[in-house]
Amino acid sequence: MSTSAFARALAQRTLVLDGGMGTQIFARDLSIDVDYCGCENCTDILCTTRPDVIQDIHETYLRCGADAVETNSFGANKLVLAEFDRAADTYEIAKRSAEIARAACDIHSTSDKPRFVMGSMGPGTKLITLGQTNWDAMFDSYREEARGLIDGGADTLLIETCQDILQVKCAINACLAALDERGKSHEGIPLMASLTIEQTGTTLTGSSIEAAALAIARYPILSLGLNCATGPAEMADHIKWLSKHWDRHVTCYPNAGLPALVEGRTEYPLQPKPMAEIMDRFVNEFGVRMIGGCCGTTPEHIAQLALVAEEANRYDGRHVRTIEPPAPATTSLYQPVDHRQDASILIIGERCNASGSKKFKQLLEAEDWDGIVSMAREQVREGSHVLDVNVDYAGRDGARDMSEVVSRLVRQVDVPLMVDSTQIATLEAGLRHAPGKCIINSANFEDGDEKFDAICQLARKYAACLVIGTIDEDKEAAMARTADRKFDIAKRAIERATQVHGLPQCDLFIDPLVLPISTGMDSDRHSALALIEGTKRIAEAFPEVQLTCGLSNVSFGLKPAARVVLNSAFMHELVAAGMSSAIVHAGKIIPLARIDEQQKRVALHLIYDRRASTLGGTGLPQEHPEPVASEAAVA
Ligand code: THG
Repeated sequence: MSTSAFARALAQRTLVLDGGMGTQIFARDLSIDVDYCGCENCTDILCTTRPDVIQDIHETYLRCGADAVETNSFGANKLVLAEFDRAADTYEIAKRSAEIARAACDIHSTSDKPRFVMGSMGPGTKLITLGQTNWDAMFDSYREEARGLIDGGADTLLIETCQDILQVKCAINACLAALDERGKSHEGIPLMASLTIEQTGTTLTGSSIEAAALAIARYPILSLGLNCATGPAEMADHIKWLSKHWDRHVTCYPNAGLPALVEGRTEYPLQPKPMAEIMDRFVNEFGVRMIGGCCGTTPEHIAQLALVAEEANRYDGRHVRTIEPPAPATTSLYQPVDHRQDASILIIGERCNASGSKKFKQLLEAEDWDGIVSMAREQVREGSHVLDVNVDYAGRDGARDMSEVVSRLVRQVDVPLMVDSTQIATLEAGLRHAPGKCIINSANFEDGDEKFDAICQLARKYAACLVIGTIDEDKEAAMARTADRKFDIAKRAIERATQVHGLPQCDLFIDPLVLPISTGMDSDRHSALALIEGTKRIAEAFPEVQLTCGLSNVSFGLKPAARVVLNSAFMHELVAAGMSSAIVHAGKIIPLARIDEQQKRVALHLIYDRRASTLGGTGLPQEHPEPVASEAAVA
């Protein structure tokens, strides 16, 4: 394990990053035909045509006291350079950008003040969440940029001005892939992420700082911070939130205030001294560890920030943060939803399921995507905190359907998604379109460790949570029918997911599996009780893991009105046993207090398999006076 000198420096003191590159470039008299090769505004090209200019700008900032400079590679990725017909030069430009910054840093480094090269990776001009590009194209684009930056000698890879959580996830994966190709790791060349929060208080794609931080928290990044869009004052609340809740370093390099249009030109009003005053608060009150400037900031701004850092470092006056990690949660594109709900459970809407809803299946067949969005919204209105999405349906292209559905739901419905499929390709198609932190449904040991491992790896790649069903290779027993087997398989799964794959317990949802008690078969009558017992044991032994189940399964085949009663009563019993979430039809769960006493008693008899009672006559509500718990009632 090689450790990074930059990471060590950041752990010891507050560092100063450089200021705006664009402002400095535009202040020089450069020829569009010669210096820009005709590619107006493509400043990245200057790395190959005018390395002298770029190095001079780096050196200016270093002379002002910057500890680190950003490579001139903000747009040096394939997607952006393709707009100038220069995609093929991506590697070369990125590599040159790092070499130039390296040369500048080498000149100004001393043993007391080493200087660092931050490999700048901007967001580009196309975002996945907005449907302007896709995961593969963006991954390929960033990987090429990262290869160049690594080979050119960058000390870190700084994924910056992030506007879309999916962009961050994709860029991190691309950087990790490029590091891996070069036989390096994020320990030697750390990854850093910096988000851009607009004046509206969210990213361009609508994510709150809480949602964005949660969605990327599981990745191995050294720091998270904010840059661009606004001046420091407008960032204060978000920086404060990061300071309190982000468990690694926080960085901040704002614009020189909110831009104003003056006589057709964009001007940044915030002067060096007032900017430094706010940044001083960020360092000393919020413990921000790297400060610098973005658009509109100049060498004078950086000189002022260098004084702030010097002062803080001299008196070791840096704020020691007391971090309260956010509660375990998933997120939509917009907002987090806690895994543990006070006085309730996490309700996962079951209806967007091709085999669980006739209506959904019909909408899918008709490719009525708007109809599917309406159905999803209806479930949120009914109280769903998360939506299960399952498009598995014989004869259709699951990966395509999942892409179509998820890419719409993430923008039009504000709840996290549970992507549900037996096919890995279908699960991945959903994850590639979901910016928020998702839940994968599900892994199990039915086909042994190999498939289980593949799904755990998917959870790592997309920083998702994972449902694990208590099924193993034993074909005889198939699903665990006894509390003992449910517990044993859950234990095996939790150990493997955490120890082999590094997934945290709070991101695992153990599903002890609900089997119908309504088949009329003797062997099934005990299954609700086995689930309750199994749930209790798993919840006691692993208090941090989440529990979930497909609750409606319990009453398959019964009449609809009977199902409402049985499901509602069962939900109540499961919550008491420690179940923390359930996949249900939220609109069809009613409070216990609203269930008739006699019906409740019958439901509980069924659940606890108290056979001596009057089950033949049922007592559960039904349209037709047939015995509910008989094979005749099974659909
Ligand atoms: N565990 C996990 N995931 C799961 C399940 C589980 N996903 C699928 C399923 N089981 C949970 N979802 C449903 C969805 C619908 C129904 C039951 C479970 C259901 N639907 C009605 C029926 O089939 O009678 C149809 C209603 C309609 O057509 O509108 O009961 O156990 N991890």
